[in-house]
Amino acid sequence: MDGRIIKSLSDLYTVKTSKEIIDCKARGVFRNKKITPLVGDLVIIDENKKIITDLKSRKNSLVRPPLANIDQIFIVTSVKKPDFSSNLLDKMIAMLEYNNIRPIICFTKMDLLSKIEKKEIKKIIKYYKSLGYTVIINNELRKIRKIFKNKLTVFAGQSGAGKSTLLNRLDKSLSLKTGEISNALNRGKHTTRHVELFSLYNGLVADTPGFSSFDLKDIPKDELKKTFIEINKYGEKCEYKNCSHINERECYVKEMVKNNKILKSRYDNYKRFMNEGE
Ligand SMILES: Nc1nc2c(ncn2[C@@H]2O[C@H](COP(=O)(O)OP(=O)(O)O)[C@@H](O)[C@H]2O)c(=O)[nH]1
Ligand SMILES: [Mg+2]
Ligand SMILES: [Zn+2]
Repeated sequence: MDGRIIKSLSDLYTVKTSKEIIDCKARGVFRNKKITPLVGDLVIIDENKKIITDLKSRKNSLVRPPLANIDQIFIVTSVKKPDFSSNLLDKMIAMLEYNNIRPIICFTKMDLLSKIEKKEIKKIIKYYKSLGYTVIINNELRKIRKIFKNKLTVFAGQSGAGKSTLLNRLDKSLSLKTGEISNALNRGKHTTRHVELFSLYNGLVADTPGFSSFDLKDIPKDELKKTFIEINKYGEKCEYKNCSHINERECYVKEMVKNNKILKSRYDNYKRFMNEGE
């Protein structure tokens, strides 16, 4: 019978089928082949013996958090407490573009902004929308509810950004723990071992502690370059075919930055990632 792994705890896998939720062991053959089933994996199980007999090929997979077959990542981005970080957002987008996973950008804590700050953020929202990304504010619950159907969605973002708060608002029965974070101490702390999928509006969702451990250094530079979709597109008009858009004197991308067609912070992050990979 077909199913999907929604939870794993040491060697026990919880599999959701169209009929039931059932705890299974993986067949020895996986261990011999050095394949570890992942949460999100589509599997075939023998429901009587309670074993996973087969693993379907993956569309994609991530190491941290350990997940397979992700359809989209809901990037929860606070604009205050913690402050908006274009660096983190662009890093995440680059990573997702590279892995062919759709980013959905959700801004939180707009209520904490002054009028002037709000204007600034709205410009940023408009810019990311113009790139073709879905951008949502965390109070647009009606819009948010519609995005989960038949998808595996991962909630990601900095600790304290408001992931659990939003999930609780979407489904009161989740009662996820929320709270202020005490700052730097909590950063980089990961409890990725217990990634678990739960059902939400006809889809599956994972609440993860974030992706701060992923590394853009693992992405080859010519691939990384393509993950900035607008820079890549404008770059076609550069004089040099292999223009890096950094050191060349004549560069269409640089011109577009000057003319405010490319957001300055995007370009700065592009340069930073290309130079240092972070
Ligand atoms: N003012 C304001 N506070 C928020 C908002 N969303 C979440 N919070 C608060 O931010 C803190 C961290 O939220 P939490 O959901 O635990 O963040 P998580 O670490 O991403 O799961 C909590 O105290 C929430 O009450 C929002 O839209 N506005
Ligand atoms: Mg949380
Ligand atoms: Zn160029």
